[in-house]
Amino acid sequence: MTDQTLSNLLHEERRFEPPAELAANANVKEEAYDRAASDREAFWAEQAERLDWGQKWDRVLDWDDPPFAKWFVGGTINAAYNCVDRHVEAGRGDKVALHWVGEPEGDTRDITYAQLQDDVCRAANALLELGVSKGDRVAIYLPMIPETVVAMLACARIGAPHTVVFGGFSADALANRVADCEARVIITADGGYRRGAPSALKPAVDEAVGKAASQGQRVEKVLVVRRTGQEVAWDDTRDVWWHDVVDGQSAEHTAEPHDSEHPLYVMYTSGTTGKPKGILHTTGGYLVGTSYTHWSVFDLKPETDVYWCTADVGWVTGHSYMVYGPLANGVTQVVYEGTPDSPHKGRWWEIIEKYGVTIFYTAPTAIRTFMKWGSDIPAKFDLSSVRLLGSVGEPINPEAYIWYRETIGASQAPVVDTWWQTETGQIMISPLPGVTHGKPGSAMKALPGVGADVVDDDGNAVPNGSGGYLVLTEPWPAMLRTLWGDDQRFRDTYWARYQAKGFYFAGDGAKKDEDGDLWMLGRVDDVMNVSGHRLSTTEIESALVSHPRVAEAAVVGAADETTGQAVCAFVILRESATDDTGAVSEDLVQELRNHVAKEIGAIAKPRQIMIVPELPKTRSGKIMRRLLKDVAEHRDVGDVTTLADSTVMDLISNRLTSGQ
Ligand code: 6R9
Repeated sequence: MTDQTLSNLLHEERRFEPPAELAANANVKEEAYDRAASDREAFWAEQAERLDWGQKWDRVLDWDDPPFAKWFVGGTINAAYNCVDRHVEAGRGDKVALHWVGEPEGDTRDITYAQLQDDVCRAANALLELGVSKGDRVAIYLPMIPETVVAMLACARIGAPHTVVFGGFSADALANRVADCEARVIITADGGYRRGAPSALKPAVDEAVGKAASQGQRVEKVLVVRRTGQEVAWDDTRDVWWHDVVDGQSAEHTAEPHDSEHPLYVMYTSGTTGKPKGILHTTGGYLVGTSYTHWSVFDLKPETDVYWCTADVGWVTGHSYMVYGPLANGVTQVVYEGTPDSPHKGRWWEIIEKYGVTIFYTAPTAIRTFMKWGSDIPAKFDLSSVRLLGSVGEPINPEAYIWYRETIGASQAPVVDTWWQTETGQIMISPLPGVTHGKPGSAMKALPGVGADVVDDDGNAVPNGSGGYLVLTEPWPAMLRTLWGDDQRFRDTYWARYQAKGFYFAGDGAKKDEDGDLWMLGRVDDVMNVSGHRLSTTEIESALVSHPRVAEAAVVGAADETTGQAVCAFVILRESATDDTGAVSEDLVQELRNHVAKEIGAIAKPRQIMIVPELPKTRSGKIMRRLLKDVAEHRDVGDVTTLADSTVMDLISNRLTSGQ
């Protein structure tokens, strides 16, 4: 990347020291970096001691046949036992594991570790009775209800790898995943609550079962939780109610330790093209990686903290930092079923106030939405319990970081910007809140025990002040083991590019600042080439959002005869920036174009700025730039099935054709 394109974010000079008290009592101190670097395997072996093993491992890492790693070889461990039973056995059975908050007001359940143990054992017994054996895959298609956590842990307990499919995905998406991992059982619900209304799930399952059958996969049993009470079609030979087969089971079930490398789950993520990739995670290393990073990055004090990760369980963040990491660490956490604006736009802050949440973990897209709604909404609630804030999913632009820190964190709470992927399983690059000072917009550096670098096309490390490709240089415990059923695609996608060096290619652009700290620039496929200059979408988006009237921005490179690609920006304004009719003046569009030119340089000035009411996002909060590119290049909009709200593209098209 050229120096010019890197200069904008490098001009961000605000710095925040760790609060003194947090630093003094931090779980992890500076020395951990050196200790881990001097003997990485010994460091991870030490972290593995935080878990209860059936049999200890003989070898920490087997990397004899890269890129196929084995961690804690010869060890045996049960993930559900570690997440639940051992806390009960240690006398903490009465501690609340989940403060579950349903979307309808007043619909809440507090579930202790002892109750969770009973529920998981009953569900494990029910799965066995339904004919699920160790090694069988189970698909889970559920809303954010306690049974989802119970179902995942029940699968883990009996050694049946789960594949959780986000409840908003289509019947097609579900069918493809069920067929790919050959699941014979699906766990679902009649429906769930979203935006104040019940939304059905079971019809999509019925459809998916048919579609999977036509791909050669027979689904034998569908286990259905009654959540909304809505009418459902029923197949007596196949469908069973959760309350009929789970509730009456014995609450006794002995957890057998599984091999450390026993598959724990498959999580599908979309590639840019082709069928989704089934990321395989196994048991021992994954639990070590997630529990250590949850404890270190969030400076977790399990005795006193109340933790809340807003991610959906259908996303890897929901797996690693709502289920396995936090429960392995025995913390009390909030799980919320619904959307942030139901029934009012202060719902999240109301929940923080009610439960005294101390650690809060969410995504930049949510933060920017709250900025758009206005600071007066969170100001109505007592957020003084919050001591630490986390961000994940996308680069967090400095303006959102500052707003988050000031408005939610009372200008006190450190913000940890955590970079990782479905594939990495665990957080890889992040500040440590008691050690690292915060730079708004930077994920800072690789955690202890993790190797990361920014390299050029040949795999050579770039000097400080330059950009390139993010790579991971050493194997790590929670790393993906392969793509389900496709070792060759696993090699090709992640390892082929830097095979000679043995690096994992993350697919992200990044740069090192003058201190060597890392700034993430988004997927490399989001890098534009305008007149031979490489421009990062993140950087231009960040410049746009730094304008006081902009709430959110997405930038794409659209084909352009002259410049190769041209910068096209889609912008959501803050509510105060439109007049009563929603109209926006041409002057403002010019002002925004000039603002980008001033912030980054004339080369980055958008050819076109389109003011839109919403942006198309996936369920995990990532902007689907591919669709915006279709709009910018005047094509029919492609596949919208993975959008969180499939009507968004209609809203955008209508706004654009009506001339704004
Ligand atoms: C956990 C998760 C992975 C991709 C990743 C990168 C982007 C995630 C980020 C970030 C900048 C961060 N990403 N966290 N970019 N800063 N803190 O999001 O997993 O859904 O697999 O996405 O998300 O581009 O490559 P996943």
